[in-house]
Amino acid sequence: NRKMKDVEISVPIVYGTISFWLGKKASEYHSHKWTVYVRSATNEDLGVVIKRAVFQLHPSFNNPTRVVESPPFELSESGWGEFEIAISLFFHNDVCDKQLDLYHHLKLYPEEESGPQTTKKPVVVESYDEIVFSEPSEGFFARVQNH
Ligand code: SLL
Repeated sequence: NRKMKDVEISVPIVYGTISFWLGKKASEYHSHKWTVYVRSATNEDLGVVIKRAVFQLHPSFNNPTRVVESPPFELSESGWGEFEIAISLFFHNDVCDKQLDLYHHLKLYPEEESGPQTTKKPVVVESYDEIVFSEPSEGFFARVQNH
Protein backbone atom coordinates (compact mmCIF):
# COMPACT_ATOMS: atom_id res chain seq x y z
CA ASN A 1 0.00 0.00 0.00
CA ARG A 2 2.05 2.94 -1.31
CA LYS A 3 2.17 6.30 0.48
CA MET A 4 1.17 9.50 -1.26
CA LYS A 5 3.77 12.18 -0.65
CA ASP A 6 2.63 15.81 -0.21
CA VAL A 7 -0.94 14.70 0.45
CA GLU A 8 -2.89 15.26 3.66
CA ILE A 9 -6.31 13.99 4.60
CA SER A 10 -8.13 15.96 7.26
CA VAL A 11 -11.07 14.33 9.00
CA PRO A 12 -13.26 16.78 10.94
CA ILE A 13 -14.90 15.23 13.97
CA VAL A 14 -17.20 16.26 16.76
CA TYR A 15 -17.14 14.42 20.08
CA GLY A 16 -18.98 14.99 23.29
CA THR A 17 -21.90 14.05 25.47
CA ILE A 18 -25.63 14.68 25.63
CA SER A 19 -27.37 14.12 28.93
CA PHE A 20 -31.03 13.99 29.90
CA TRP A 21 -32.24 14.34 33.45
CA LEU A 22 -34.81 11.63 34.10
CA GLY A 23 -36.84 13.80 36.47
CA LYS A 24 -37.93 13.67 40.12
CA LYS A 25 -39.20 10.10 39.92
CA ALA A 26 -35.84 8.75 38.70
CA SER A 27 -33.79 6.61 41.04
CA GLU A 28 -30.93 8.18 42.96
CA TYR A 29 -28.16 6.31 41.14
CA HIS A 30 -29.72 6.57 37.69
CA SER A 31 -30.84 10.18 37.65
CA HIS A 32 -29.54 10.85 34.15
CA LYS A 33 -29.37 9.08 30.83
CA TRP A 34 -26.43 10.12 28.70
CA THR A 35 -24.68 9.32 25.45
CA VAL A 36 -21.04 9.87 24.56
CA TYR A 37 -20.34 10.02 20.83
CA VAL A 38 -17.76 10.64 18.14
CA ARG A 39 -19.16 11.65 14.79
CA SER A 40 -18.12 13.26 11.57
CA ALA A 41 -18.47 17.04 11.60
CA THR A 42 -19.34 16.91 7.89
CA ASN A 43 -21.70 13.96 7.76
CA GLU A 44 -19.16 11.56 6.25
CA ASP A 45 -19.02 7.90 7.17
CA LEU A 46 -16.41 7.65 9.95
CA GLY A 47 -16.33 3.88 9.47
CA VAL A 48 -14.09 4.52 6.45
CA VAL A 49 -11.38 5.78 8.82
CA ILE A 50 -12.11 4.43 12.31
CA LYS A 51 -12.11 0.71 13.04
CA ARG A 52 -13.00 0.84 16.71
CA ALA A 53 -13.72 3.29 19.51
CA VAL A 54 -13.02 2.40 23.13
CA PHE A 55 -14.78 4.41 25.81
CA GLN A 56 -13.19 4.21 29.25
CA LEU A 57 -15.81 4.98 31.89
CA HIS A 58 -15.51 5.66 35.62
CA PRO A 59 -14.71 2.47 37.60
CA SER A 60 -18.10 2.70 39.35
CA PHE A 61 -19.69 1.33 36.15
CA ASN A 62 -19.96 -2.36 35.36
CA ASN A 63 -17.42 -3.30 32.70
CA PRO A 64 -16.10 0.26 32.43
CA THR A 65 -14.15 -0.39 29.22
CA ARG A 66 -16.69 -0.25 26.40
CA VAL A 67 -15.69 -1.22 22.88
CA VAL A 68 -17.66 -0.11 19.81
CA GLU A 69 -16.59 -1.91 16.63
CA SER A 70 -18.65 -0.06 14.02
CA PRO A 71 -20.45 3.25 13.49
CA PRO A 72 -22.16 4.97 15.11
CA PHE A 73 -19.26 5.31 17.56
CA GLU A 74 -21.34 6.08 20.62
CA LEU A 75 -22.38 4.66 23.92
CA SER A 76 -25.38 5.29 26.14
CA GLU A 77 -25.55 4.76 29.90
CA SER A 78 -27.39 5.97 32.94
CA GLY A 79 -25.83 7.27 36.11
CA TRP A 80 -25.67 10.02 38.67
CA GLY A 81 -22.23 11.63 38.46
CA GLU A 82 -19.90 13.52 36.18
CA PHE A 83 -16.42 12.23 35.29
CA GLU A 84 -13.84 12.27 32.57
CA ILE A 85 -14.34 9.80 29.72
CA ALA A 86 -11.27 8.66 27.80
CA ILE A 87 -12.06 7.90 24.16
CA SER A 88 -9.49 5.93 22.19
CA LEU A 89 -9.89 5.80 18.43
CA PHE A 90 -8.29 2.95 16.48
CA PHE A 91 -7.91 3.31 12.74
CA HIS A 92 -8.05 0.84 9.89
CA ASN A 93 -4.71 -0.82 9.10
CA ASP A 94 -4.06 1.22 5.97
CA VAL A 95 -4.93 4.50 7.75
CA CYS A 96 -2.67 4.75 10.82
CA ASP A 97 -0.99 2.38 13.29
CA LYS A 98 -1.26 4.73 16.25
CA GLN A 99 -4.38 5.22 18.30
CA LEU A 100 -5.73 8.65 19.12
CA ASP A 101 -6.76 9.38 22.71
CA LEU A 102 -9.38 12.02 23.38
CA TYR A 103 -10.71 13.14 26.75
CA HIS A 104 -14.14 14.49 27.44
CA HIS A 105 -15.73 15.59 30.69
CA LEU A 106 -19.25 14.17 31.00
CA LYS A 107 -21.56 16.96 32.10
CA LEU A 108 -24.94 16.11 33.58
CA TYR A 109 -25.93 19.23 35.47
CA PRO A 110 -26.66 22.53 33.69
CA GLU A 111 -24.87 25.77 34.53
CA GLU A 112 -26.78 28.09 36.82
CA GLU A 113 -27.26 30.62 33.98
CA SER A 114 -29.25 28.05 31.97
CA GLY A 115 -31.89 27.89 34.67
CA PRO A 116 -33.05 24.89 36.72
CA GLN A 117 -32.63 21.35 35.54
CA THR A 118 -35.54 20.17 33.39
CA THR A 119 -36.29 16.89 31.64
CA LYS A 120 -36.99 18.78 28.40
CA LYS A 121 -33.63 20.42 27.83
CA PRO A 122 -30.61 18.15 27.53
CA VAL A 123 -27.13 19.24 28.60
CA VAL A 124 -24.80 19.04 25.60
CA VAL A 125 -21.03 19.59 25.60
CA GLU A 126 -19.14 19.07 22.35
CA SER A 127 -15.62 19.56 21.03
CA TYR A 128 -14.54 19.96 17.44
CA ASP A 129 -11.29 18.51 16.17
CA GLU A 130 -9.58 17.56 12.94
CA ILE A 131 -7.63 14.35 12.59
CA VAL A 132 -4.90 14.93 10.03
CA PHE A 133 -3.26 12.02 8.21
CA SER A 134 -0.16 12.98 6.25
CA GLU A 135 1.16 10.84 3.41
CA PRO A 136 -1.92 8.59 3.35
CA SER A 137 -1.81 5.18 1.72
CA GLU A 138 -3.34 4.95 -1.75
CA GLY A 139 -6.00 2.59 -0.46
CA PHE A 140 -7.16 4.98 2.25
CA PHE A 141 -7.06 7.92 -0.15
CA ALA A 142 -9.19 6.05 -2.70
CA ARG A 143 -11.71 5.06 -0.01
CA VAL A 144 -12.11 8.63 1.18
CA GLN A 145 -12.54 9.92 -2.37
CA ASN A 146 -15.23 7.40 -3.21
CA HIS A 147 -17.33 8.22 -0.17
C1 SLL B 1 -18.15 12.10 41.51
N1 SLL B 1 -15.93 11.78 40.64
O1 SLL B 1 -17.89 11.71 42.64
C2 SLL B 1 -17.29 11.59 40.36
C3 SLL B 1 -17.60 10.16 40.07
C4 SLL B 1 -19.15 8.52 39.06
C5 SLL B 1 -20.49 8.35 38.43
C6 SLL B 1 -18.87 9.98 39.35
C7 SLL B 1 -22.26 5.10 38.09
C8 SLL B 1 -23.62 4.65 37.72
C9 SLL B 1 -23.78 3.19 37.94
C10 SLL B 1 -22.04 6.60 37.99
O2 SLL B 1 -22.86 7.36 37.55
N2 SLL B 1 -20.85 6.99 38.40
O3 SLL B 1 -23.51 2.74 39.02
O4 SLL B 1 -24.21 2.50 36.98
O5 SLL B 1 -19.04 12.91 41.26
